[in-house]
Amino acid sequence: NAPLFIVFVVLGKSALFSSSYLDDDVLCLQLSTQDFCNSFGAHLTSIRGDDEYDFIRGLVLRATGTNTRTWVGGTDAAKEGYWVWTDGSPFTFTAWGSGEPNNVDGNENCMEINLNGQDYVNDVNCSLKNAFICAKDA
Ligand SMILES: [Ca+2]
Ligand SMILES: [Ca+2]
Repeated sequence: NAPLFIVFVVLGKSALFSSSYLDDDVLCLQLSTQDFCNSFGAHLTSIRGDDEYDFIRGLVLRATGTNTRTWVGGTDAAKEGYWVWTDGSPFTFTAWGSGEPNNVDGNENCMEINLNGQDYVNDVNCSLKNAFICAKDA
């Protein structure tokens, strides 16, 4: 079954994948994008192939009017360099931007698309604020 995608054009949410935020009383009051998706029985979307990547970029373009930087569900927060999808599907994605993922400052553990409005997938600091897409299997 094709996944159901939900685009949230509520811009400006940090991914906050890191479990450490649970130790922070202040940040604990914020809803991480992943938790937000989970509240719908969904996850930040995975990208299961080129067609789905193109589809997701098209959704963002239609929803926001431009190629907005957007979180997807890839993370290597648990083990550096070992990328997983938060929905548990196999991570076969390879179409990163040139030189990515580069883990700048040892602190880029979340995955975004559309860096600089381009066809460019990047690892970036999870505290950045982006749009995001939830998806659930129909
Ligand atoms: Ca990393
Ligand atoms: Ca990067």
